[in-house]
Amino acid sequence: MRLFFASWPPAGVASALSAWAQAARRDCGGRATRPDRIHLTLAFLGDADPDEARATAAAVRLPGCAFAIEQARYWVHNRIVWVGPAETPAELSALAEVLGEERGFAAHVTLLRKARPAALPPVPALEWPVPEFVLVGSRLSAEGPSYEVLGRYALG
Ligand code: 2AM
Repeated sequence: MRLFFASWPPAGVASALSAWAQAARRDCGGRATRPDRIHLTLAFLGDADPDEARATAAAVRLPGCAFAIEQARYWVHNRIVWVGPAETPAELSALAEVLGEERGFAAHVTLLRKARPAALPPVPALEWPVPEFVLVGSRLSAEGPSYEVLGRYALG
């Protein structure tokens, strides 16, 4: 099981982003993230020890924050279409760092995989609150990854 820390959006934000992904898919093709799986990864830990991850999470003393969905982009290197803030907010970078993200953290929400580059529709103006974060276990199966929430942690 691979572990990651993430922020899940409120249902209204997830459904608005899912509708946007369906619109973008008309030109970009690929596979849209299911609305219930739309998330912002804060730190990808991979094949890590769940107890260590829980201890790291429980020690976090940082305030809640929020970010705005302000842009949509295509990344050629992994063929994803994502949306996110124009600049990664400092509060999110600080959270990603204490949670163990080792690569440079770039706040992005993957909405299409295996997509091709094309003009993207304008993004809806959305505010994504981050009052808490979750520890998630991801298992790969023939039907794709399945996620299990292993812990939920409130921010201050
Ligand atoms: P992505 O959306 O950019 O693919 C669960 O797999 C989450 O962890 C995804 O949101 C994924 O980001 C992220 N992630 C980061 N690094 C990863 C890696 N090396 N392998 C798989 N997922 C990774």
